[in-house]
Amino acid sequence: MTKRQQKRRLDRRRDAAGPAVPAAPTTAGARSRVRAGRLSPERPVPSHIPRPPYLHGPGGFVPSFPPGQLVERMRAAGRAAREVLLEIAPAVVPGVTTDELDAIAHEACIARGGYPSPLNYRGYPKSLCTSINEVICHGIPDDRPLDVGDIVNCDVTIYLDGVHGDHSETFLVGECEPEAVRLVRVTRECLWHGIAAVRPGGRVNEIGRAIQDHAEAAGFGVVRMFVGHGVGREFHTTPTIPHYYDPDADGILEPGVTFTIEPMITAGSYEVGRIWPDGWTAVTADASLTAQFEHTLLVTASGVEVLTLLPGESWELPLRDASARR
Ligand code: EYL
Ligand code: CO
Repeated sequence: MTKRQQKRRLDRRRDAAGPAVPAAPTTAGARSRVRAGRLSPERPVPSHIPRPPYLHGPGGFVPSFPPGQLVERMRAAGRAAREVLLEIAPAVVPGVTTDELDAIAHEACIARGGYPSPLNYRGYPKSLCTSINEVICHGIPDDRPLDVGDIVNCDVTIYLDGVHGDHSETFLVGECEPEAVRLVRVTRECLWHGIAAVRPGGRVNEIGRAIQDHAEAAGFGVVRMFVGHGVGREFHTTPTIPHYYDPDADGILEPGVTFTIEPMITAGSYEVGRIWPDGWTAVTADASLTAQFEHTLLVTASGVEVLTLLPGESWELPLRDASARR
């Protein structure tokens, strides 16, 4: 796709989202479906901020670093992603636009000497993903103000010192319906069940099994189409991490591997409906509510380290505890 084609798609997103019809109700009342709003102009990134490889044309120069520094750099990028999300969190209130949240993410990445990874990744126009209600993931920040009762996932990725840290949470906007509150709680638990299933030498599909068991016991669904991913020098690389039990995901988790777990859990159908004509926004097939949480993880010799937490929040899970949790 050319830059012009991408621009035309994004300019026309208001018509594309369709009429404001009620979405599937949760417990009380009916929500209106999320509609596309207007995008603000592209936010500039100062020239001293190093760009990720996909922003350079073919043959672009990306400085390398000793492989022995990878884990320390991933720790720093993970912590920075957490800090950026914690700057966004208090701003998630009724009336704020997702574009205002994007501005916070953008400035917070730059303030740390990092680049907001989503910006111009495969034509994505913003620095943050904001996914409201039935939007599963990759919602584009725009001029829509958040409404009381919305749930919104804010997904931050920062490229810092040559590596990416990827992290998201779903926030409740003011008081929400009980079923929305339960969905968000269970989705957070699903992420932690997935983390607790990580063992050095263990299989990738144990993660999805733990997540699916917990989600379905609560009466919720697990989105299949989007998965966790290896992350490091590249934004998205191997391994692929399904959030449901996939017998074919039988790869072994070796110490030193860095990847995300980012379950998308639905109150209704787990099928993805059409992707909006902006090419990004993914919604549930039945417009039911969906939530997501994400951490970047490191497989250690003894268990797993959650990289997208602050030092005070650090939570190293020894192998013994990991087994006890299952
Ligand atoms: C790229 C692939 C369809 C991902 C994330 C993969 C998009 C649509 C197929 C953000 C933005 C993952 O990992 C992510 N967030 O945590 N684009 C992404 N793609 C893609
Ligand atoms: Co991710």
